[in-house]
Amino acid sequence: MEQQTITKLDTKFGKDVYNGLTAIPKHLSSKYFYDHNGDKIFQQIMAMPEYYLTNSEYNILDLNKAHITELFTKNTNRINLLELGAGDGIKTKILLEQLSGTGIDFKYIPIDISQNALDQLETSLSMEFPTINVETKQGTYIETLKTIRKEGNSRNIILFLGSNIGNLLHDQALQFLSELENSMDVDDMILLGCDQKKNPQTILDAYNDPAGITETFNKNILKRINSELQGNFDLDKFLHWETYDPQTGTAKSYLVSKEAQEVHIKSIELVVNFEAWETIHTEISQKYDDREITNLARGAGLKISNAFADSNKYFKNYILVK
Ligand code: AVI
Repeated sequence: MEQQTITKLDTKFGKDVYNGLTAIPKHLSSKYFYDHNGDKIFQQIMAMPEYYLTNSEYNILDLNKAHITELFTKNTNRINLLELGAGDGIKTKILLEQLSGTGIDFKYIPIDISQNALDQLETSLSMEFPTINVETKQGTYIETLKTIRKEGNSRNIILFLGSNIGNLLHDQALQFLSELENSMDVDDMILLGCDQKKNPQTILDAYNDPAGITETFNKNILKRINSELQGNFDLDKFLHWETYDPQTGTAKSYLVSKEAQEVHIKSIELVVNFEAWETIHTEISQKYDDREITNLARGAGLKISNAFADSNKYFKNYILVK
């Protein structure tokens, strides 16, 4: 008999959904939260009072912008600011404004998988900072980084803000930092934003808002499966559930099936059976302390040269060098 091809299994999304929902226990990757709708929900999350991460990092950069840009520009007269996953760039604009004032020759290179996000950022930058040299690059982080050639003796500074590193498992974070290290010359730097261990309740509140915005964000992955893979998930039959382990610093998001149910995902020819209260693990948001970042950096061949915290010590920005 001729083998039928399931075309959607040819896409990474289809394949990952198939593998994640046939695994025990079930899981889906948080990277799939971010389509056009997910990007908009994440903007709302960043504006929530409970989601302290964005404000904390904004305050760190604003308070320390002179010191940070002095470190960026020390012993060089030309820099490239390469930002991995720039989003709306609100925090980065603090550094761009400060750098503009120094008169140093610099180029801002935001890298993002979403061309739409890059186009929006480029438009807002051209209005707010018309004289800044901006070159957007669409693609995955490491692959795109490898394509960037340095001009003359410029220094590359890699910005990885927003605790995006926290969405990687430990081994993935180590591998990712090692690949960044591999792309760096001795004089280059990383500015890394990391959420810190703190009162567990503060962390749980940030991922469990009463308005249900985080719940909608978490369920956006099911919405995407419905629209892109012809699924029939009933979103009301799932709970958003957050846990935080203060020992490991790991916050985890789940979708919990409220009842036994069968879900069909037509494009990948999959029938998924859920027991009542069975889970789909969707996201990890790792919280760190200095010791863990020191070890992570060391494992990747890097070291911390400077660390900046907000007044609550909720969040830290580390400068990592070779
Ligand atoms: C993008 N990332 C760092 C966010 C976080 O805090 O893990 C995503 C997020 N998930 C729920 N709320 C925000």
